[in-house]
Amino acid sequence: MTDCLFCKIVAREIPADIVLETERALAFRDINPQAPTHVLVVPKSHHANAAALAQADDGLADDVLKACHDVALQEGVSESGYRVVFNTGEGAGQTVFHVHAHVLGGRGLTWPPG
Ligand code: IU
Repeated sequence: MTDCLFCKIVAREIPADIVLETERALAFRDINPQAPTHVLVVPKSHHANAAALAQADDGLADDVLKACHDVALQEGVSESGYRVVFNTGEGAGQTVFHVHAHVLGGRGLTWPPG
């Protein structure tokens, strides 16, 4: 999508602190981190939200989830615990409509989230 921020990061048209790349996913640090580890994992192809990703029906959601867990391993938070969040829809706080998983860790995380 031409005016999608995360498509532009995938295309390297906008810089980002990329921490992991796979054939179909990209992971980069959130510019406004909410935890010591706060990485966004996106599919390279454009899907608006988690519901659209789930319906892609070609294993893409699996690839994104695997990339999340590879990020957690790489960041050293897999043992202490981490959270994977897909804000889905404006009512849940989604502001960028290219699906992204937030991988958060490196501090205690309370429940329920705000
Ligand atoms: P949300 O789930 O759609 O609210 O998450 C969007 C995230 O994208 C949010 O945490 C922002 O800090 C982050 N972000 C970014 O990393 N780089 C950007 O250029 C912009 C937003 I705009």
